[in-house]
Amino acid sequence: MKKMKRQSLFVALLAVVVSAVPLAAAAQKPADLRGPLGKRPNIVLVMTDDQGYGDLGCHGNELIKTPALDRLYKESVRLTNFHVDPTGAPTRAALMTGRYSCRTGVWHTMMGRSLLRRDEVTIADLFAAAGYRTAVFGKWHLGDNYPYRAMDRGFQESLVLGGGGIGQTPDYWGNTYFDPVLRHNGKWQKSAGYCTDVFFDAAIRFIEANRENLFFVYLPVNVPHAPYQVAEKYVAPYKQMDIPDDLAAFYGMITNFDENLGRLLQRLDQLGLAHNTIVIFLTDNGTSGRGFNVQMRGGKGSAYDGGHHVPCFIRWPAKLEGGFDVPQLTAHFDILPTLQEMCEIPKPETLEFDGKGLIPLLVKLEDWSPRTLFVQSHHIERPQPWRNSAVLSERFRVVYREGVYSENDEYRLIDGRELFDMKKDREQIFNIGPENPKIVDNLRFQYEEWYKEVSTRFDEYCEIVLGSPEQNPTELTCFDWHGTAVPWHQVHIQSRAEANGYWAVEIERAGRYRFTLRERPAAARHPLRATAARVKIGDRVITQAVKPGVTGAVFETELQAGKTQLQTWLAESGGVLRGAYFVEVEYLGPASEENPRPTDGGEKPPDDNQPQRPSAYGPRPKR
Ligand SMILES: [Ca+2]
Repeated sequence: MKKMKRQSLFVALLAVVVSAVPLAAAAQKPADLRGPLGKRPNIVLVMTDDQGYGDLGCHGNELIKTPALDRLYKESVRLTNFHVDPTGAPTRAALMTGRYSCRTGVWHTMMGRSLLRRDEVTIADLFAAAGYRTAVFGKWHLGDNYPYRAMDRGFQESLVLGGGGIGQTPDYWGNTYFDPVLRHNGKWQKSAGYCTDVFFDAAIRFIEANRENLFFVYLPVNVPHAPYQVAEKYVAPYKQMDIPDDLAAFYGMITNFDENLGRLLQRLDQLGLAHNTIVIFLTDNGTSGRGFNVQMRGGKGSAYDGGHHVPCFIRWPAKLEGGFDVPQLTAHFDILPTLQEMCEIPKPETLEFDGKGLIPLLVKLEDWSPRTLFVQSHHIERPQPWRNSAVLSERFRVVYREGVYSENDEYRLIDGRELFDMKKDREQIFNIGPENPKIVDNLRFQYEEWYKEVSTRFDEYCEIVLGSPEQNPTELTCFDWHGTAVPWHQVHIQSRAEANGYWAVEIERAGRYRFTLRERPAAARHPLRATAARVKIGDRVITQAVKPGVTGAVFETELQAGKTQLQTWLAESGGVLRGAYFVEVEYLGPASEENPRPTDGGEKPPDDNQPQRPSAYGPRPKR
């Protein structure tokens, strides 16, 4: 219901503006990229995870083998000064919305700050509304529960892993890169094969099935992100070059990806679709490998260029000449406005992009005004100005490694304010700030204006919705806890991290709810060691004893609709307290006289509260 409402509202918005938008800027050349097309192009948007600018053969890496990327490089327009966020979820948010990531609620990779705010319109919303078939295969990392799942955000087909990678807390328990269990349109489904092969197979099948339609395929693979797992045949050639094991495996994962990319490009050729399909390749942040980095300083997570300056290739044989570089500053959030113009996708008037359409650069027009861009790596509950930030002009970078508040709440810059001239100092070694205070002040002023504008909603939560017909029950995981220490990986769960946090939630329907607190997902049948359990939702606190051997502590209560916070505790003898890492919340039905509100945890235990014999639980789940 809710989704239908949301979509029809969106379509209504489109109807208002559809006649006003498409050709507003078409007066200038080249009209044929924006003008009415015989058939709109298809889109294949491919993004790797943690591959840096130097982890490609065509960028001068003499060790790595990437023949398909090298081919795509030759055939594409290359954005050689292209920037993303220094970590993945923020980059994904910007790519999906054409807007600064922190503006959309995403400034971390977890802690409820990797959830893309509900009122953001995604690239898939726009393309689906314009008649495209939309699909995502790989790592979504913008929310695992309604209303944040890819399937809630315009993707008609989705095959995705959980959280930010295989083996992370929201991913299927015990998953590895081989034969992973993945969420297919919201339901866990066993796959066969290496994860990257599985995602490309699914993408190719989708393209084959929709060859007569328009399609938008988003293929954000989860490699070469750690852990470095790939078949030995991809790693061995690098080991033979005396490359350290970790880097050899990292390169091996990229070579496997490259083989898959080659397969996809070949299939587009065979289907006769390559000519009018826009293929875009980019990566989601700087390298996490320790290999060749094209003389850039820093890697993943850094405010130096090595953290956010990544490759981006755009190929469209029907309209773009290809084979040349665009050296102007460009960014992830330019991709949506560019595709929107290329494909004549209507856009609601109220939707404002931070990015700009890149068509003038892609066809070598002079019509381009230099911009200042802002990169920030917040990674905390609420962003702080200047913290791990960079201000980018065409020539200069101002980098702040840390921003520090003074006690009277006026921030001041203590360390790490540096200015680099990228024309002379690509490696960002020589801080020329002290000799150039005017340049620093100018860029600093622009940053402050930008921060004021993007920070207006930093105090808001992105609540996970409970009790919606779109998803019931909801499986909350501690990945989305607000707090300071989040067990974001299954190894933290296995080591039973002593941590707690709260979920920002919205009760969609008033009524009776059941909460089941667990240490591991239900399928793992893992017995609780706690002797007592507590749930706090809003101002209601319920405590009860836990029977020995049960896999979940079960509570039932009545709730009013609205936004609130949920926190849980599992207490063990000896005083150890943890939050329940996994909590299943189920809407049971409307409140009634026959179901009086319980005053404590004394209700009859449901089936799940019956003692279970602990099962040996190996790393690979059997289904
Ligand atoms: Ca990444």
